[in-house]
Amino acid sequence: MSLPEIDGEHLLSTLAQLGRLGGLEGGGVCRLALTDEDKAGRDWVVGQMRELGMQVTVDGIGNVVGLHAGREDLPPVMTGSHIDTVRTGGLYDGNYGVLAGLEVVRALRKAGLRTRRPLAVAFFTNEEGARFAPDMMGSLVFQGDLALDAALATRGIDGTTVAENLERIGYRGEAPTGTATVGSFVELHIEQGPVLDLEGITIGAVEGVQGISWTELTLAGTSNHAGTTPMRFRHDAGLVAARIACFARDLAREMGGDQVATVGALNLFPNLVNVIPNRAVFTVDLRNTVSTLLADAERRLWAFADEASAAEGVTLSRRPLARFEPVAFDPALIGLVETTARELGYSVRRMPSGAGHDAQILARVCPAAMIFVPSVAGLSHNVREHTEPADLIAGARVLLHVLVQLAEQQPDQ
Ligand code: HGY
Ligand code: MN
Ligand code: MN
Repeated sequence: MSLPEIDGEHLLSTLAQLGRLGGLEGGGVCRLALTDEDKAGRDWVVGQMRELGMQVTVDGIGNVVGLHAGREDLPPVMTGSHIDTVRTGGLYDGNYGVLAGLEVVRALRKAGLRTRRPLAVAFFTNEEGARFAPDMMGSLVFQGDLALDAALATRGIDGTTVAENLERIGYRGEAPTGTATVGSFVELHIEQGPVLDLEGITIGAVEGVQGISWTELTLAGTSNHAGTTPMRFRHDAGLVAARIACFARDLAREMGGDQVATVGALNLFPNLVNVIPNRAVFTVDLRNTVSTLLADAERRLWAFADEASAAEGVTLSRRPLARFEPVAFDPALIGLVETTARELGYSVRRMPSGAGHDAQILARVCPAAMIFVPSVAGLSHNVREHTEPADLIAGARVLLHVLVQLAEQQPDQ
């Protein structure tokens, strides 16, 4: 089958259009999961799917799947990603994989081509996990490892539940969850790190995703007067939070390798200039490509946190928010991404993913892999996130060829 070209201009224009929904003054996007901005983005992408004649389904957690029928009624080859963003989001994180998937369908449709297997393009609810933990919530429910009821009951950082918000934006769908059969899943995504950009390589054939550990820590101390309380009488929750954050950074530096540690959210109470904080609520994000090292990092950090809390006479409680073991993608699919990129004339290298992705969840139920394109200066979760148009188009071309090869494969291949 000779394949049509991706309409690069159209891809760039849809990225810009979607980026205006939840667009920020001066650039960037804030489309937190299940907000009105997310609804606007969802409605717009569903409109694009319908314009392409796709059959659109919405499941109980709001995952949206557009289906481009195949010549045969077989489990689809699926692509896609997410369209929810963090508060300082860019145009491409997640959005690019969804819109490039639609561009593949658009090119095939224009050429009057129908692949043997159906092609599905999905966007999963709440991949970021920034408002409602865990991340990859939608794909976990889609694949069956997170019960729909538990996900719906999840309360976010603003105290409202997933169910309330899904209903408010009209995306608590009817399609069942945890039952879909997917033939294979390939996610196209920006790297969100510096490797491809630094090495001047166009395509990443992603071998897997590193382990992720998210925890919320709550420290309870004693509020007291900042001026009259001698240092030796203090039980300062803010101090202990700061010491844990510094220890996390030093621990990651000392462990080296792929170990990273981040205290991303930190709230002090009563958060006033002249009151010793009696409460600190903050998050720790630990990641490593090696499972045992990630467990080591957790063990050492919690030991320090316990010791620092006891020394200051504050109490510590921990609430796990997310925990994912490292995932290895399907070797045959990784090879297909690599050879396809080479055949199309692109430089390519194998690499791990530092960020979490829906593909790591789909990998539990079908062969899965990812295609990366460079992030300029490795910036992401930053309004200045950028990928060069030529690289965006290159990734979409590789996606088209990989999806069609998978969709034309005989069942026993
Ligand atoms: O946190 C992550 O790795 C992803 O952006 N959800
Ligand atoms: Mn993403
Ligand atoms: Mn992200």
